[in-house]
Amino acid sequence: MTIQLNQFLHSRKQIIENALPSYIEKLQAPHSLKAAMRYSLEAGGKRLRPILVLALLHTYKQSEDLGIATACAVEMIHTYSLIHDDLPCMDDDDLRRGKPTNHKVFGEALAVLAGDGLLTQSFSLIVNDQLLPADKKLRIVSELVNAAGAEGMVGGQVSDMEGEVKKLTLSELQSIHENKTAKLLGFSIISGAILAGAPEEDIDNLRKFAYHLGIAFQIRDDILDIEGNQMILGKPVGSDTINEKTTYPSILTMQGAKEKLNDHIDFAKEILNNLSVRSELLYQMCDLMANRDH
Ligand code: GRG
Repeated sequence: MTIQLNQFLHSRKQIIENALPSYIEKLQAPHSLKAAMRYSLEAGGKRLRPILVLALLHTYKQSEDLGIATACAVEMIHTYSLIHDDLPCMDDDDLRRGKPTNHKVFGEALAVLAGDGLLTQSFSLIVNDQLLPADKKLRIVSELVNAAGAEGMVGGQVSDMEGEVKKLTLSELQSIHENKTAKLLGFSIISGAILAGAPEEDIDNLRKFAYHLGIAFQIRDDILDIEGNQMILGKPVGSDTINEKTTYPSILTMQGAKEKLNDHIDFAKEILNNLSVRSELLYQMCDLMANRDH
């Protein structure tokens, strides 16, 4: 039986949002730190990364319980990156997910530490997951390090920062977004497939799928910064233009960026045809990435 995308998104978002606070509450840590960590974790967001972990388990007809801890771990890493990205020393943003940014509420020092806490704690969720065998934990932790660390999101953020002062080529921009955005989304897909016991050939294909989906996600982000609605996005629009950032629309024009987005979505969908399982849900998630309004 196929599940409707909206029903899947809604129900799994709920599961993740119920689970996330429990990982913070049980920590023996200062109340202020736990409050700052919970504030951003509970500030909303689409929960796409954790939902992707569960979507892979669903696709391979495995229990989604196997993915809850890993799904929460990736959301913690994503949330830490947003807290740090919003700091005055980085993007200096006041609003995130429709609410004042972490440092606006808790001050800069606690915001940095809340991010550090979420980053470090995320690994403990995977390592202490009673449902997973040791070899899978190790493989997933290694994937997470590659996706989120210096060779992934953190490195991508540095290249992005350094690229702000010059005009980038399309391939430089592509490489920044592969590291900064696509690899963490890719982690969700790959970890879900590992947890589900997917064949290695599928995992190779899913890595390519994740690349195209991640770049498509970022192109949509660039488009929304121009055409999006601030109320729906929960953050100001137009910042890329004000900061003269190189984006897909700035290099390719808006029409060209939309075509590029569709190309990546088409590539992603084509790859799905090579999997050993039917994957309607992943097809539908491609369309979600292409058309999302926040
Ligand atoms: C500070 C190490 C460090 C990294 C920051 C994620 C990131 C890297 C920066 C955020 C700025 C940005 C616009 C990134 C590109 C796209 C992106 C990751 C958007 C936010 O993700 P969504 O749309 O957010 O999934 P929600 O709020 O729905 O979770």
